[in-house]
Amino acid sequence: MKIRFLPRFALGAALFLAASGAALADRTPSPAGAEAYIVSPKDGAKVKGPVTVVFGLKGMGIAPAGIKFDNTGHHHLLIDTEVPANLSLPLAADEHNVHFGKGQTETTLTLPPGKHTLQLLLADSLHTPHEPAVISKKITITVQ
Ligand SMILES: [Cu+2]
Repeated sequence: MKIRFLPRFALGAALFLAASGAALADRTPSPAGAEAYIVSPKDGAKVKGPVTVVFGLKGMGIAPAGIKFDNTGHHHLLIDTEVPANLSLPLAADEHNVHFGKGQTETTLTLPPGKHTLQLLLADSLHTPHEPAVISKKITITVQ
């Protein structure tokens, strides 16, 4: 493509349209009744570290990140943080928002002693939550 012959403003406009189009794209639908839940530990549990967290999912399947397939997604574990206000954006990836893009269904965490919250959020092949979002109950555990 000989884009070097395009006026600079035209290329800028095309990039802007591509970016805004992506932002306006519909979120991936989740089926009715889909549910994410934390199998263990139980809400209110007092545990010794390291903590193994087992993820549960009903009504949908797991697919690795980057694999687009109906009614699937991959888990994200929100640690000591809230569900993002804007669910139309890909989820952050940091120590509070951990992606399981290989399709993992459990993890082991080393958390400092004290209270911690854990919550699962499923997201699509591009790490954006489904519509409606598939979010587990938030649990609180105490690491001794
Ligand atoms: Cu992800």
